[in-house]
Amino acid sequence: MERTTLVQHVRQQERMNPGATGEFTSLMNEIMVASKIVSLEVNKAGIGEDILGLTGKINVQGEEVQKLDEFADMTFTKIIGQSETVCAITSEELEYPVIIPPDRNPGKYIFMMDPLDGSSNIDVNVGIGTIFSIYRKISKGIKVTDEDLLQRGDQQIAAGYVIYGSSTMFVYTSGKGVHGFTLDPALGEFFLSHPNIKIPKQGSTYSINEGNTEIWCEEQKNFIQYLKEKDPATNRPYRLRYIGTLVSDFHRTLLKGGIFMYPRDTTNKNGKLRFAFEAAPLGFIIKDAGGRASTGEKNILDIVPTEIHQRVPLYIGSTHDVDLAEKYLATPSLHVEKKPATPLTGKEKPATQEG
Ligand code: AHM
Ligand code: MG
Repeated sequence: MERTTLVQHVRQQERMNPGATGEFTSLMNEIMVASKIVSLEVNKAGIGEDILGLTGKINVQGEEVQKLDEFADMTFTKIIGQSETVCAITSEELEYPVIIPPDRNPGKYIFMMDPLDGSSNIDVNVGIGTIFSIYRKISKGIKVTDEDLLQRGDQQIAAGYVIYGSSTMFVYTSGKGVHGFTLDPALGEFFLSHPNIKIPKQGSTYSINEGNTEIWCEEQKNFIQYLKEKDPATNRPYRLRYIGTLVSDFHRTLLKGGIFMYPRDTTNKNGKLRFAFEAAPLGFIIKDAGGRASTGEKNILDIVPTEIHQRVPLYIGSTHDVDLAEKYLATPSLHVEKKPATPLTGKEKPATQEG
């Protein structure tokens, strides 16, 4: 059976671009190499060298840095930094951008990444991932400026993610469809397994950290209440699935439909997720797959960030579901009838276990 490798696929796509120089294909190739190294390290975490646990450092986000976070950040930064395809790299783990000096042949692209998303799941063998985004340098001259580093979301050239899960998958779009590749561990090669992914217009799953209910606004609470009510005509109740790794929650949402949310709350005024490293790249991917990404008020891809580490509320997934979330957030009067809970008497039948 003939199988398409990731490199062949990227090259085929670049050929459709008149005037392409091959620099984009080289960059994608380097991203793939770095992701294979990280995948290998994630797979052997827990055996041999001690790679699990904390480094003892705190990153720019105020979060504890895991050893694998640091490993992934260093691997991507080093390999992409030496590729002669980028002039700057920004990372969720690094306070300041890495600027490639003129004597090291900087390329025309800007690379942004969350090198290891889902840090809280590293030590417990639950899927984690890398998210990346590519922009073109737009300012004149050799200096990299804020104009280059703070571009509108829809200026992305390409975006993608890698999931280190039950298998390692590489999913990307350069604006010509979202394509997924699965790593064949025996050959060490990514093969096309999910061509032209499209998200269903409506799903039946919602994904959110519901432990935060008390710190949400009433409109957000109403929306979740609505999704939980029984009404087969509108596909309800929705199922709840929450892994706590954005890449994994997003991947499920992309393939099956539904909505992932990380709203603003009283402690995180702008939500938790970062625009450049999480919301914008996944927003670029979902759009090409026929879905939507919103802050709850406006399209994620319409945002021009003012800081590299800016956070945004995120509602992402099936068009119908994101539209509905926006409607609920904008309408305080969309109140849901809450049935009063039946008080427990203490004489309830204990649940039986089946199967
Ligand atoms: P990270 O990039 O440091 O791992 O943090 C982002 C993660 C996302 O992967 C996930 O969606 C979210 O944080 C989970 O947050 P919470 O634990 O508040 O539910
Ligand atoms: Mg993350």
